[in-house]
Amino acid sequence: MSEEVKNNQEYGADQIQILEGLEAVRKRPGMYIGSTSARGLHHLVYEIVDNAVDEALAGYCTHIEVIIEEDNSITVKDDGRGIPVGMNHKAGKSALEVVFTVLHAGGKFGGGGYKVSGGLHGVGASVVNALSTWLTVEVCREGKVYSQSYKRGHTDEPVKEIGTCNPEDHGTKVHFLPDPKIFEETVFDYDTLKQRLRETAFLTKGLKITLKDTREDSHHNHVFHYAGGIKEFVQYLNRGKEPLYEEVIYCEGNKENVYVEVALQHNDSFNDSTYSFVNNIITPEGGTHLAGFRNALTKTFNAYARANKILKDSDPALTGDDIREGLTAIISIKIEEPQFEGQTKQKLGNSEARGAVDSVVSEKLTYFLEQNPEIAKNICEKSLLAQRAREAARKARDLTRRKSALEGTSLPGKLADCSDKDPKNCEIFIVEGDSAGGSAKTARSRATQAILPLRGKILNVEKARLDRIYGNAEIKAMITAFGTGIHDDFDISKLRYDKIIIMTDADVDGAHIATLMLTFLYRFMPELIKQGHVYLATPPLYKIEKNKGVWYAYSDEELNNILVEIGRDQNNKIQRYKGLGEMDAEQLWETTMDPERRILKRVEYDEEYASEIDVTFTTLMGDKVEPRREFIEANAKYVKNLDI
Ligand code: 1YM
Repeated sequence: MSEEVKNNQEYGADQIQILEGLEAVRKRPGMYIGSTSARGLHHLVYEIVDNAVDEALAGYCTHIEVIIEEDNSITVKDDGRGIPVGMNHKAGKSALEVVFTVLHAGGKFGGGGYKVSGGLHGVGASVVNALSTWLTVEVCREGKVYSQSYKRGHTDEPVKEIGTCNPEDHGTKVHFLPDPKIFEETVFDYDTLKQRLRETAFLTKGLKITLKDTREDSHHNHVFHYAGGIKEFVQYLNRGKEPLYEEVIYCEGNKENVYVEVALQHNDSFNDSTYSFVNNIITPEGGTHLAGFRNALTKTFNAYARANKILKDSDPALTGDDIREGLTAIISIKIEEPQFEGQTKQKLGNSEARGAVDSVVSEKLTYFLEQNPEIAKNICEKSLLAQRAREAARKARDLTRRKSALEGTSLPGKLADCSDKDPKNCEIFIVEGDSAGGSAKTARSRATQAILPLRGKILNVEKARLDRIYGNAEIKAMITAFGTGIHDDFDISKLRYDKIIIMTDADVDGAHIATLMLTFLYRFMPELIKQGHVYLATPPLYKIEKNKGVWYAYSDEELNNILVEIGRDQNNKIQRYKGLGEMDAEQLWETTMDPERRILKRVEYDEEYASEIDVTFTTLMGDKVEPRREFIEANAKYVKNLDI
């Protein structure tokens, strides 16, 4: 029985309170900000920033500053008009107070323009206020500075004039501390804010966003300011790749009250990295705007290729997949009343968006191709190569399918499968190397644990074309073992194991192999990661023996703790594990495989940060050395235990 129903029975029907105003937000925070985990915590910042971004889109704000203060409170400052402080007669209080204390007030009563506020769609400042221990807002307007403070959403003092400012200055400053009674996590992560704010800056051409961390031991700061907007976003996404041509193709236009912006550039990879946004909010499941874009792209390139005899009359048309091979694209539209559909409300439903994007892209792209025949030819030829490779891959796949039809559902020879046939109970360990694979086969619990040893490094799918990928023995083994198929054939209901556990050595090579496997899963079976089926095993780094006791440590910190606990004696025997191969079957079971004792790390995929995850994979696995070196240097602090 739910908590709420229980309470109602206890108090009786008469006592049922109608949840009012901000109390409702504190009672059900998840309904307003999604969750009270780290994700929800960071959403508070985006809600406030989004109000400032709206002010930028209205043309009044050029700079937004975000500061993580020493006590993990947040300051957001803009140079917009300043929230109006005058009396709102309908509410009987200052407009400023209404914005922060009345649910759904938002910027709606300004009227005009787009109400963009991202996050959970514009519930805004009052929600942040309700979920903060305290919040203070300062407004600078017409030479005066006004301020008001609140505690847990309740007004602490009336709006008051606290000083003067230069009459030319104007803006709004919000300072708040998230309430630890609400949030499970109250420490802000710099990189999480950095990624989102960078994306916001790309999507809002010309807007400068600065981020500063003033906490002890973490003095970072970044400035994001892109005159080229989404054109620069595409360049950023292609940073680790080799672009096919220099210029980013850009289409912009206004149709049926939809403002459309599209930027695209092909690179020499084989993936489609297209991201779509509506009012600055990412739409991970696409929708009508994405459909309009795809239609325009396929139509325009086929028409060009036919007209210019790159495709002969007898040749089959290029498919959308052919044209989108190696494409990086951003579709960003602004629309007055977005409707979101689908289970997770992440898919745009407005039908006018389809036509608007289709028409703007068709028109602008046709013109661009006519003006740039070199680039046009280049893209058409890459698409033709993709068409041929896809044909070869289809043949290879059909061959494998036919073979498996003849030989029955032939599981890979190296797979030691489990006996339980209910996937919910089953897990598969993908193990680096035949020798560790051998120990794992001895160690495992046969009923529920399957072992698939892979020999050496698997193919880097970031650098290989489909036909080669389908032909690779290690990859084929994984695909057949999982049972789901890949790409268009992918069917998660056929997954044979609930957990896919990558088990590699705890050293640099092991980390590299794990990354190669994750790259494959991310590019070919992303749903497995999104739905939480992919895990990393954590083998111990040390074995400590004293008298008859044995301890395992999974980090240097843990080793120290154990040594403090048992005493640092001469006779302590400390063994540093170099790899899985050094453990016998029993040790491997005890430390890494036994569901009762092991540590598993689930691989997370937050769609909100999809474009950044994409960049990380290309940076780590792509051709270019320089971006990779920069990335590793920038992230070196996270890899303390590198064993080089
Ligand atoms: C650091 C957060 O909230 N800036 C901000 C908010 C508003 C305005 C300017 C604003 C809007 C309008 C007119 C309008 C808001 N005003 C309202 C409301 N930064 C931040 N900057 N004048 C100023 O929309 O017409 C809500 S948000 F409702 F009071 F107009």
